Amino acid sequence: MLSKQFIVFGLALISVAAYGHTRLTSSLPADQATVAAAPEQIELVFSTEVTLTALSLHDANGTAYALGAMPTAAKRDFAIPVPKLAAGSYSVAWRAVGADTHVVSGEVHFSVAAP
Ligand SMILES: [Cu+2]
Repeated sequence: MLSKQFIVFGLALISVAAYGHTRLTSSLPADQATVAAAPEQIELVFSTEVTLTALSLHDANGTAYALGAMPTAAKRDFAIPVPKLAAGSYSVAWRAVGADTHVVSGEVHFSVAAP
């Protein structure tokens, strides 16, 4: 017979599964930031180890910028070199698989100020 404590414990586990998945905790440039100098790399920091499965960089016109090879190792911190960026607005779209196998994705928007 299931004890009341066992049921409560089970519900707690379901809560962790629902709310505990991986998220992007910070980035450089930060989301919505305007930076004075064009970044040489984009850093993404996640709450758990992830495997990056997609990454792209676009400017405000939708033009895609080539990025280097996608890191294959599961990590929490990624530093992705980017080509020289002119002043303007950019978005970084990422997709990753977290340790719990859930797919997570998001975008980081930043601007490079005119000199
Ligand atoms: Cu999850």
